[in-house]
Amino acid sequence: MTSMGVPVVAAVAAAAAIIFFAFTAGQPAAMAAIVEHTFIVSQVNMTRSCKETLVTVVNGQLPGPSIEVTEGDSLSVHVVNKSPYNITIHWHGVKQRLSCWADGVPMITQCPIRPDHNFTYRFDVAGQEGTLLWHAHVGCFRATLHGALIIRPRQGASSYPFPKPHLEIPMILGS
Ligand SMILES: [Cu+2]
Repeated sequence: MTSMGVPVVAAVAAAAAIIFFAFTAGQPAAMAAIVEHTFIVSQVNMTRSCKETLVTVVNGQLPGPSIEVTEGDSLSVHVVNKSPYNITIHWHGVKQRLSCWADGVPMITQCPIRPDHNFTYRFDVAGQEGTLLWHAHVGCFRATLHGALIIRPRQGASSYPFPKPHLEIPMILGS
């Protein structure tokens, strides 16, 4: 490299930085949101076949609440465990890049949330779209602690790889 090479390289680098910042300033990433939910895990009485049963659910409902985010958003879910059981919530199918501790697998990526304790799951929903599932990752609680996690494309429904549907209804099959 000649003695003139260093200033030329510096000028090119500065120009590249300016172009980069000018380009990224108007990108949709700036529109990424922080989506917050509170999940209160508790036991409620439900009637099945004329018989009352105590069921462990989120926010008093079965199935639990659906979460809707847009690709690139950050999700914060505050879990308040008012049940008498140890609980974790697994974000089934979410690629936990740089947030594997938020995956919700008890005794592997986190200690279970004990009764009368709280835990906040924080992770980015990036690089994936579609309808996923959240559920308890402790034994039989999966049957009643579950719900949909809907990740919409940042470009909207027009970017679906199929004709835009007239209506979208999440269907959750539980047993
Ligand atoms: Cu799972």
